[in-house]
Amino acid sequence: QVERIELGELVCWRVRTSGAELLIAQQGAQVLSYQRDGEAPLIWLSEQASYRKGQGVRGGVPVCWPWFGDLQRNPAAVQQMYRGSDPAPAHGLVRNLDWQLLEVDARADAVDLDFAFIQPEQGPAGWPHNVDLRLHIHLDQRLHLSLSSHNRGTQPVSLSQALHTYFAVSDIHQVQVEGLAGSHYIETLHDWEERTQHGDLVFEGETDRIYLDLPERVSILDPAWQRRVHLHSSGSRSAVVWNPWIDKSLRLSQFASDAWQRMLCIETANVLDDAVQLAAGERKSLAVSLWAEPLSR
Ligand code: TA6
Repeated sequence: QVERIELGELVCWRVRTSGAELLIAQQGAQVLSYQRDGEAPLIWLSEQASYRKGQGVRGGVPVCWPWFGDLQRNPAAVQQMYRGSDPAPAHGLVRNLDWQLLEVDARADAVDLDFAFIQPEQGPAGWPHNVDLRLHIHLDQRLHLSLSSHNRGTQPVSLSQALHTYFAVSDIHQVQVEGLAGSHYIETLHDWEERTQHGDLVFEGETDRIYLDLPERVSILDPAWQRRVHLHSSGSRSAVVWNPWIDKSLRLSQFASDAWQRMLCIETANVLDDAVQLAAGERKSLAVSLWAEPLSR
């Protein structure tokens, strides 16, 4: 059901239920792969992935916390909160650090795993002290991820975050994302202009957009694999849609030159106006459920 394995330098957990296999790295509590028996994988993992301590693994579901992306591109309250962080890496502080596996509850057709990030007492400057971070993973017919932050301190905490999910697709030229129509988005590749999405999103080049005011469900229509992959989120109204396309791919680590054709990131997030403020004692969760449905014949 749940087996501890080592990949390179990393401790990983292989989870099997009656119909699916899930692989998670303890470092960063990073889901690495998820596949249901007899189906194409839902989550993409680079063929060039390397498993090194302190280094992100390319693919899966990196946890971006306590800020998303470039700290300097975050709301002032988030920048202010972590201004002391040195270094201040892209996507925050915890995706390359060790988490703890607190609890496993494995049944034949469902598994629950609870990962916790226990902050170092003498964490580097800028840590959001007294915030408990948990990733709860529930696998049944779907994969459910819930990232919860509990402010155990006496001061309010601001943060931005994302579950940076890399989806496997048959061919980026052929898929489209449904459910975005009418939403506003920030076009980070054109001076962070705010625009409105008309119709479904198709991919014709590098795409790196922050969608705002999203509905709970968006889907990836993948005709070649005869399926729709659904994302149902809660605690989030924003998501980042990213494909590096050709040129940016060449600048990415652990990324084969043609890999851009087979992956698509839709990152369930709390960013920009959707960033999180935790009052003293408050707990909030960012959650997403992922599953695929065959296209009706
Ligand atoms: O989520 C989109 C993004 O911010 C892209 O701009 C790209 O930087 C991607 O994340 C991957 O970032 P990483 O630090 O994991 O290589």
